[in-house]
Amino acid sequence: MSLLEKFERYPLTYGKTPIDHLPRLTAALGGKVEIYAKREDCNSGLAMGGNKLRKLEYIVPDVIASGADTLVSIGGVQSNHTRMVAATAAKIGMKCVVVQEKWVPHFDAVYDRVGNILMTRLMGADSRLVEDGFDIGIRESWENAMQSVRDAGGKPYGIPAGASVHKYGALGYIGFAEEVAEQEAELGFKFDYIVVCVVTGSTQAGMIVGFKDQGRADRVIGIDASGTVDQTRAQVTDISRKTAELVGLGQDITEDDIVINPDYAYPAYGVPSDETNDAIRLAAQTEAMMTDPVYEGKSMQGMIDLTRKGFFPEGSRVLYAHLGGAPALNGYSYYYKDG
Ligand code: 5PA
Repeated sequence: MSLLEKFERYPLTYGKTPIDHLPRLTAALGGKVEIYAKREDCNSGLAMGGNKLRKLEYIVPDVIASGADTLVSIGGVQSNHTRMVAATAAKIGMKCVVVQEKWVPHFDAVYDRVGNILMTRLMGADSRLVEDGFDIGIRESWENAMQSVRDAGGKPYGIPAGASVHKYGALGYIGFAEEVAEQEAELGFKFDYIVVCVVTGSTQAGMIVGFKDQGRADRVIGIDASGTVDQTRAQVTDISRKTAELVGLGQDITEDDIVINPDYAYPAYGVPSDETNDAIRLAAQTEAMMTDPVYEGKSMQGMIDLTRKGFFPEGSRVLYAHLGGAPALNGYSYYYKDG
């Protein structure tokens, strides 16, 4: 039985996301571990989709019930999350204010003009650029944006960074875990590991709760891209425990259930290392699979490095959760001018 039965879901995605086998990437990594990807990046027709829509599907019913008229959220200048909140607002006919902070020390002439922020603006959101630096917590700038909507006579509904610290924020990725189990039954085999990028935490937290129900939470390997791993780990712990309680999991989430590798977030959140860029190139050149320098490039780098180091036993099947994010590539064009 699904842990999600009692929760209302407002559909924003196409449904089950495909699982692709990646034979050329598998071969490039030595062929001893089979690599697959679950394509959360192809989950919707709304503004190029991505992981936030699975989360927002369980938040929108609460938005509608609240009687709000404006979604308010927060992220960096090239936030995928704020793009997805803007898309959701457009789709359900609401206004949207998004605060975009200077989370990334990256200076590209068009960084605040292209990719995610371009689409956010096109969808009619009021995108407000502020100077504050990176922090996954609740911010004053977000509170100020909420107040500005009230001052103008509107009714805001606040969605925190990455939709993570929201009581329903992790439900969507419980759905992911249940979907993987269904797809494994169709495929006739099980995945040994799931690799996922983690920053604000509710994606991995939802997976932990969903896979805990299947007895394998510790097979979810979080690859930190925040560079502030203690805060991210604390947030994943808190969200997974609260979500387990909310859905009536009937088991405690232990420290061993939460696996987060901090080794690939360098040099900083939002800044790719040479190894990140090599990972992005390898996925692109073997499988035409686009990953970005902020999130998925780092989890790709982690999966590649862990595979090469022999972390996954020979014969393992590894499922890379591709959470989206490719629009940000446009803000980093200089790195890739020669491919
Ligand atoms: C993001 C997040 P969590 O924040 O749920 O841990 O997910 C990490 C993640 N991959 C992984 C992609 C493509 C992401 O966009 N993005 C944030 C954003 O503002 O876009 C919340 C940080």
